[in-house]
Formats: sequence, C-alpha cells, structure tokens
Amino acid sequence: MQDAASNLIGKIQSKKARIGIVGMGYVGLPLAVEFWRAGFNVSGFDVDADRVASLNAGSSYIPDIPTSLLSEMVRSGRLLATSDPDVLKSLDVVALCVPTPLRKTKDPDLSYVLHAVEMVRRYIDRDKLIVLESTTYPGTTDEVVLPMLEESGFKAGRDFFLAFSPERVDPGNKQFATHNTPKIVSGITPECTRLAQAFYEQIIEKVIPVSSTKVAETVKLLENTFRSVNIGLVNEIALMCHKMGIDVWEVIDAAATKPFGFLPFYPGPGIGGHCIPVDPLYLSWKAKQKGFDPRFIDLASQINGRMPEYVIEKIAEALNERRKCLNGSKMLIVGVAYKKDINDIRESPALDILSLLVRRGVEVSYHDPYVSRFQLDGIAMESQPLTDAVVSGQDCVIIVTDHSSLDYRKLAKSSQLIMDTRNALKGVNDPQIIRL
Ligand code: SAJ
Repeated sequence: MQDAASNLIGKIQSKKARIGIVGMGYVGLPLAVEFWRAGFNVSGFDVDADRVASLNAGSSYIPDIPTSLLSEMVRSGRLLATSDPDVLKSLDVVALCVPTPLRKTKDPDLSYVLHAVEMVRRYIDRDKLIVLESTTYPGTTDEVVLPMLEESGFKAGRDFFLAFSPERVDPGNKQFATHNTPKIVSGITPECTRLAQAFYEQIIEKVIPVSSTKVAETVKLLENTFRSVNIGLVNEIALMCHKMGIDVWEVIDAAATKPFGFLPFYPGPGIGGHCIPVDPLYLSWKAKQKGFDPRFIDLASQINGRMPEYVIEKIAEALNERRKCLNGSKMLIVGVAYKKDINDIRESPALDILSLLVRRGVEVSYHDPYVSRFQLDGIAMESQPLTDAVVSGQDCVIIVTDHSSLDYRKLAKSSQLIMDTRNALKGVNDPQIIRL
C-alpha cells in the first residue's frame, strides 16, 4: 500500500492531484477557493443546477467569497462546476461537504451524505482519497461510509483511502477563514490519515491528526455542544435575573473581566444556524443509541428552544402595562438572520418569533439589511424600510438580530416600545426599552 499512498501524496504535493468538492455551499466553496489558490485543478459538484450555473458564470452566492475572486477562478480554467457525477471518475481526491440536518423527529438526517457516498461509490477507483467533512455523529465514517464504499469491491486503506475531517467554517468571521483555522483529520488506517494530512497541509496552516475518525467526529460535536450548553446556561441565568430584578447583561460584562476560567456567552431570542441547534442533537442521538441519557444536551436544547416564547411573554407583559394586548397590535422585527452581519435565516429564532406572533393575532413585518425577502408558512415577506413613519407606527419593535450597520439609538427614539433581545441598546435606559 505504501507505494500507492506515496504516489498519491506525490501528486498532492506537486499540485497535480485533481480535486473534487461535493457540495458547493458555505463549506465547499471556500474549500475550493483555497485549493484553487494553492494551484490545483478543482471540480465543484453540486446537485443544484442554479448554483452550478452561478459558479460557472463566476457569480458568488456565498457572502464570504467575492464574485471578483470567483470570476478570476473561472477565467483561469482551473475551476469547473458541474452536476454531472461522471466528473468523479477523473479525480484523485474528493471532499464531501454536504448538509447534515435533522429530520422533523429531531433525528440525524444523513440522506445528503448517503446520496453523495453512493455517487462516489459508483465512480470509486484505485488510489483515490475520499474525505467526509460534514458534521455527523461518531461512527458515521467507520460504520456507514466505509461499508458503502467497500461494496465496490475496493478495500479502504489498500485500494482507496478514507478519512474524516470536520469543517470549521464560521460564516461572516473576518478573522478566521478556512486557511487559518486548524484542521482535525483522521483516517480509517494510518496511511489514510497521512494522506488526509498531506491533502489539507496544501492549504491550511495547522493540520492536526487524531487517532480515529470517531475522535475527529466527536471533536466537532464537542465544539458546538460546548456552545449550545453555555448559551443555554446563560439564557437560564437571564430568566433567573429577570425574576430577581437583576440586569443580566451587566452581570455578564462584569464576569467577563475575569482573565481566566470564564468565557462570556450572551442571552438571546434563541439559537439559529445549521450548527448549534443541530450538532448537539447528533451527539445525543448516538449517546441514546448506546443507552446513555445525555441530560445536559437535551436540557440546553429545551431552554434555547423556549427563548422565542419567552421573548413574546415579555412583550405581552410590557404591552399589558400600557393597556394593550398582543392581538391586533403591530410589530416590526429588526434583524431576521440567525446571527449578526450575515444573510442566513436558517433555523433563525426570528422565524419562530414571527410565527408565534402571527398566531397570537399580531400584524408582523420585518426589516433586515441582509435579507430582502423570504417565505414563511407560505407567506411572502419583504424587508420594510426603517423610516420613522414605519417605526413609530409599531406597537412594539423587536431587535432580534443586532446587525452592526443599524443605528439602534435612532430606532429607539422613534419607537413607542422596543424589545431589545441582544443588548444592542447597551447603556441606553429609556422607559420604552425592555430587555431580556
Ligand atoms: N448565540 C447566542 N448567544 C451567544 C452566542 C451565540 O444566543 O453567546 C446564538 C447566535 O445568535 C446564533 C446561534 O447562537 O443564533 C449560533 O451562533 P454561533 O455564534 O455559534 O454561530 P454559528 O452557528 O455560525 O456557529 C459557527 C460554528 N462553526 C462551525 O460549526 C464550523 C461554531 O463552531 C463557531 O464556534 C461559531 O460559528 C463562532 O464561533 O462564531
């Protein structure tokens, strides 16, 4: 096996290896960019024909990747996007960067991974390296992907190489991008690990091998479960502080002055995105399969999941003090993306708040500089202008996502009542402002 692995490492290190990325989303496209920058020929595979057309037209749909860069990549002739799986035949390395969402039952949905792996199996050949990047539960690579690929008759570690390396892309992060975020890798065999390490060392400053694919899978889940549990903790502290008449935001800022042993997290209207609400449930699902009851993870998920209702309870309380009720009132949600300064609304708590308000008879509209329109429960919504007329006509304005570009003091001045779920109005204490 030594010579096949050495031969492939040689191709990788000489930049002659032909690289394929399956899934050209917020993980796959930045990865393709880095390998292109390093001088490789990159094929981007996606089932979405619109994405393929955009890519081949040099037009970016990922905010972190400028269209100018993408069109340069296309013009170079070293980036080709396609929906044709035949492309996999000619590749030396294939990275799978497809979604791993939850089903409605909150169980892992590996359908995208299975579809991608089945496609790779059909085109698998000797001396290829296959790397799964999608966040998934411990054992997926060993127990699901490996047997599927070996149905081809080829053997991992001998005929082809198989590894897992969790994606660590943080959309909108200006400091850490693919090239300067350390990469965890592990393979089915030591050769597989060595190949994955050589592969990522072409584009990433620090590549860290771990002893097994299960460890690598669990590393990523620990990272995001850590966030979910700490956000759940601080949301519960916020509920406690409200009961005790204590300003939780001041408490957290003061605790954050401790230079060791503390990491600040902040209360919010709930957690959104495709990582934090989802990844911990992949870990808890696997733990339950092994007969373990992961109470922390499930409790954090429940607390975080209940925050949208809590926000509405606080608004109802404030309206009641003003002899108003939810039913028939008008409200404007400011910020619908799942976190600041990005355009992604997936799993956003703003959508939960909006649905809950509509169900309570509230006339809801929204403003988001990053999200011009979206559909929710079959209703088409468009971002409203943040004019004094629009704002002052609302019974309550709700800051759900605190995009940096907005003037929150000005917003508060025109608002009859403003619910600030992000402390965007830090230090401003006017009577019309309520906080978590
Ligand atoms: N949130 C809070 N309070 C906090 C932090 C976040 O309510 O103190 C909310 C956010 O508003 C958002 C959700 O939680 O709705 C998730 O926020 P996030 O900051 O964790 O951002 P994500 O979901 O984009 O997480 C990504 C993750 N990256 C990967 O999975 C590769 C995560 O591992 C990163 O640590 C995180 O970015 C980051 O650090 O920004």
